[in-house]
Amino acid sequence: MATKSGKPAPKKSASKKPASKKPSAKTVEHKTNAEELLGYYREMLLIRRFEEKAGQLYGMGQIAGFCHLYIGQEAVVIGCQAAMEDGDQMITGYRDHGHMLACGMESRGVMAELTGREGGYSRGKGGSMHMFSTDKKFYGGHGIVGAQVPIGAGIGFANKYLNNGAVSLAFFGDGASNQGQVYETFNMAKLWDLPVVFVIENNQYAMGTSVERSSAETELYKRGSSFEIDGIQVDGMNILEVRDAAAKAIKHARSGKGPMILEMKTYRYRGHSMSDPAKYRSRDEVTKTRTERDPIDAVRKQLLDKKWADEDELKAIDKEIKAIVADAAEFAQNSPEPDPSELWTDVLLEA
Ligand SMILES: Cc1ncc(C[n+]2csc(CCOP(=O)(O)OP(=O)(O)O)c2C)c(N)n1
Ligand SMILES: [Mg+2]
Repeated sequence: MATKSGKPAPKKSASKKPASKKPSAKTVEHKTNAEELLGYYREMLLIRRFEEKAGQLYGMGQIAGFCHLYIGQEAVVIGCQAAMEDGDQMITGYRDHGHMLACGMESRGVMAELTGREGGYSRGKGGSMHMFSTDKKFYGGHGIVGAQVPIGAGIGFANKYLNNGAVSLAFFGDGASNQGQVYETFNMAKLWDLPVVFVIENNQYAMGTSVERSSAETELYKRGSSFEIDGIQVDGMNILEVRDAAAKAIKHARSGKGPMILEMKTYRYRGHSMSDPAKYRSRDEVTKTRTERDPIDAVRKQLLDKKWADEDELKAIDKEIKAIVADAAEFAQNSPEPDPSELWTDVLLEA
């Protein structure tokens, strides 16, 4: 291109930023130890068993309305949580029970919200998609696809404004990643170098639509390239890989360098919601992922191989987790229905 003076325009220098990247093919060693890995095992198992129980209660008619289970995706949230520090925040969409448990919210309160009872986090008025705990730094629970992304960046803005050193993690799906509001958010988050990490949980489907059918660019970690936001593609079924990638992105955001994108390649085993017959994929596809890539089985195998636990210890953990979930289910079924006067609470802020 020529300039007004007729001289050739200087070549634009290539960006110095490292390009977004896929993990290299060579195996990277992710450090861990017995105590840590047993902890991840326990936390992932809690989500798995909790969700299985929620599915059962739904089948029994104890839970009504929308209910989106997180089974299969456990390593994403537990890996991210392991990399977060006290004060960091989390926000997500409607597939949110795992995120709540990962943040340390009580399984009793979450389950009782699912059954619409007084003992629930929103006193039975919110249900599956609408629970919050600012105490535990969990900002919902949002039913509108993608709505949590600008809110997550807003939390990052508040962190920067208050100079509190915290990083906000905004989780959203592959389907949500095609939304306009996501790109407006990317632009502003980078423009202001907000301390936010965008975690795309690419479970391959948005309701019944596969990523291949909906997305011109299926490598979702590249989606920030127009905004100078680096991305990493991560095996979302490998807890240690998730944790280490999250640690890198969080460090980057906390140091003032702005947002990063993590594309977690994961899979949901159940239908989109409880009412999904899942006709858009084969049973074989689900079975293959369950048997070959299950994040909990992988950790279990690692614990046994390294002799960090034996079958009996793992059985004892399973029993302990089942007891926590059974207790939550009992609490959720026995907690009373909310009083009708609750219709008027938490609706408008009294002046
Ligand atoms: C703005 C908006 N559009 C459509 C819907 C209906 N809807 C609910 S979930 C969903 C699919 C989203 O898929 P994805 O982002 O991949 O998340 P996943 O369910 O896989 O976790 C759609 C279209 C909605 N809730 N909000
Ligand atoms: Mg999806």
